[in-house]
Amino acid sequence: MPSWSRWILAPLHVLALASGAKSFRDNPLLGHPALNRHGLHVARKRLAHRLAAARRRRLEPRLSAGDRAGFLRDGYLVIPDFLPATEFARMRAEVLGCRTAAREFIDGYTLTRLIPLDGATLPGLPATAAALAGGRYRGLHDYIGSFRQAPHLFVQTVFSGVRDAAPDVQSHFHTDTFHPTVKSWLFLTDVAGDAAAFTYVPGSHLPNRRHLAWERRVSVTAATAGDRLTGEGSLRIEPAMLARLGYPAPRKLAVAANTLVIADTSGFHRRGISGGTACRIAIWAYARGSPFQPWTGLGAADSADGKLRGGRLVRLFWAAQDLLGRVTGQRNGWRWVGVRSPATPPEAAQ
Ligand SMILES: O=C(O)CCC(=O)C(=O)O
Ligand SMILES: [Fe+2]
Repeated sequence: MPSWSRWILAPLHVLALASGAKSFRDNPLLGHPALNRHGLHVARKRLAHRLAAARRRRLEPRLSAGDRAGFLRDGYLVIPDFLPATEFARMRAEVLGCRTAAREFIDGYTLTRLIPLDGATLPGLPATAAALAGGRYRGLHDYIGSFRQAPHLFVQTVFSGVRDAAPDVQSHFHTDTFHPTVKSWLFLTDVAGDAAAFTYVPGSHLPNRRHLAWERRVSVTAATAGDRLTGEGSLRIEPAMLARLGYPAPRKLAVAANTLVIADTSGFHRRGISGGTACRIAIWAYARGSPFQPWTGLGAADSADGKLRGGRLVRLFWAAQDLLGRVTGQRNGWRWVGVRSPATPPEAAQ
């Protein structure tokens, strides 16, 4: 960024301190070595966690005491047989049978395919829409995400081993961002232990003292870090360092179809390393609120129980990203690839 634009944008950079902005590179305040040495990054993280804990306390009635205790202990939940068997079978048949425009991204040995479940696709998938509007599903997302809001929904297919390359960027341990946030996978296929199973470091959603000290050290140099994603605020960490922070061993979550895996992805996690070729299909959901907002929702129509996001916001966002990529010549790798089903095998890897 040229230095004059930093000054013109200075008021925005200041305002961004009170938002979910996380990139050490793009915001000279967030990435400022001296400010971070004095604790700017860690202060944002601690305050965001305190506020999320208070919002979660207000959302406690949204889930069972057992689910709450399990989540608070580990930072994630694994819930087998999530849907009644007949509902799951109907949803699975509907989703696997759907043929529609898909977006794909090849990175390392992985091809990821996304089909948004939104105003364009959900009307043709009634059993899926009904299942995902269910109270338990929504309640878990509200509580873990700490906001009353409908998550963004997708069919996500992860093909591992599509080409001879290193694991993808998601396969390094990382935090998604500095503040509590939710992602989930309701698996439509079994995920074997030697495949790319979601892997979580239990308890890392509540940063301990050593973890905060580590984040403080990383934040001082993150703006110029060799690792791009650390620079963008999604901190990468080596497995040996995880052990030094005092956390237990990571858990690779091999699961059967119809298992819901839901996690606070501000804790350390990764996509597990796959031993060979594998295919994992899930309903993928995420929701992210404004971390320094004290209240749990704005009462928007989409946030009401039983309501799904009916719009096409994600498509609009992607269109803007694609346009920006064309203008700047810096594409992020994601592209519309035409009509696919979730299980359509990847084309011969490029
Ligand atoms: O796909 C996975 O197992 C995890 C990927 C990940 O790190 C994420 O979606 O934040
Ligand atoms: Fe992640």
